[in-house]
Amino acid sequence: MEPLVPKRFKRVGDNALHQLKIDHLPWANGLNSQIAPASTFGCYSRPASPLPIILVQKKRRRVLFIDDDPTQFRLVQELFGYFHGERFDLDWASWYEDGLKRLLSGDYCACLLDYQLGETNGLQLLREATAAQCPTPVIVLTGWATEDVDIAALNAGASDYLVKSEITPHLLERALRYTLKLSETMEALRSLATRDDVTGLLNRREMDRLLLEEWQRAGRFQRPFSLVLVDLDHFKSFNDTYGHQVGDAVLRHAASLLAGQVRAVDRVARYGGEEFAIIQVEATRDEAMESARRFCALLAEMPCVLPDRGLVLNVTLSAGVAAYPDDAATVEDLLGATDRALYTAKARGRNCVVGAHELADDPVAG
Ligand code: GH3
Ligand code: MG
Ligand code: MG
Repeated sequence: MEPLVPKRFKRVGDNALHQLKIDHLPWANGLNSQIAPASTFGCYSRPASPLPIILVQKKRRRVLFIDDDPTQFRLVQELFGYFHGERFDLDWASWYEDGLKRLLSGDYCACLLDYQLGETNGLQLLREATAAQCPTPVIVLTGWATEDVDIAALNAGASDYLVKSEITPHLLERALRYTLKLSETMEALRSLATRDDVTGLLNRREMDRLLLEEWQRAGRFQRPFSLVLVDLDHFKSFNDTYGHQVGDAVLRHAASLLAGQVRAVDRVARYGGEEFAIIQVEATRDEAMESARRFCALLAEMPCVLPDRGLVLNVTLSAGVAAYPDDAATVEDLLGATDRALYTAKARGRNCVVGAHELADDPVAG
């Protein structure tokens, strides 16, 4: 018999997207955010059902409070108890390093930060978080209502500031609500600016920015990293035979496969029409060659299945690989070397991987 399900639970079926690293595919976020480990929320399933049914309870969002004064924490905690709308869990960090670490953890939907943090300055902490591209919105709490403090807080990256003596439950709740809404809007804009809308992967502009950033990081710490450029083979024939919608589905199929195969620290982008770029952090050329061969073999093994159209499409890719520091002295050289390796893979007959180190001996590339 089917178990009774409390109203606050939603039912969702298992989904293959659960396996993907969804930070690479934001279009999967809506689905994945509803899927939680059974151990967290309890798992109820009918014995006859082939799919486990997972019940998800909406978790309270967490707000971080950074202040060295325990009395202030208790006061704010009490104010939270009077909220009429969404309820939040409030966590407390009482010192600079702990506050910064937790703020950068991504575990919080918002942060309340004291302007004066013991001997140190809350704004300095905020500047550090902003420099680290922390997306969590921060509301600064101050003892003084002056324009200087207001402007200094906004310049440091605060989304709002409140004067402690004026705070009421209503004012705090409204400030949090506005800050969270603004942060969602900013996130949507960030996504529009950095993501490709067909596949949900990073777009070329963001990839170029990250590539330069990784180049500089690798240079500073003397660490390797690799770049893989992937191009789908004879992709135009999918468009020509079945139309652009099927072509788009093939792109998403390849994007899912690549995103699901890389580590969380790696970056995957749609770099052009049917081209993808992958930054493999801390990977030597040999390691990146191995990964690229795996992408190549897996895609060849996993056809793009479109049941609505009754299609099972075999898709293959060619890839070029180059590594820092072995194959290039500048970012442009690295891109050029990877591109030439990819071109050579095409010339060798497609559905294969070529490393930049092979080019010197290759008559086609030479
Ligand atoms: P090769 O094996 O040499 O790479 O051949 P190919 O057919 O994959 O390469 P070609 O450069 O000839 O064709 C790429 C095609 O990709 C042409 C273009 O119309 C198509 N394309 C580019 N962007 C998109 C897109 O967003 N959606 C779809 N469906 N097609 C696209
Ligand atoms: Mg192609
Ligand atoms: Mg191409």
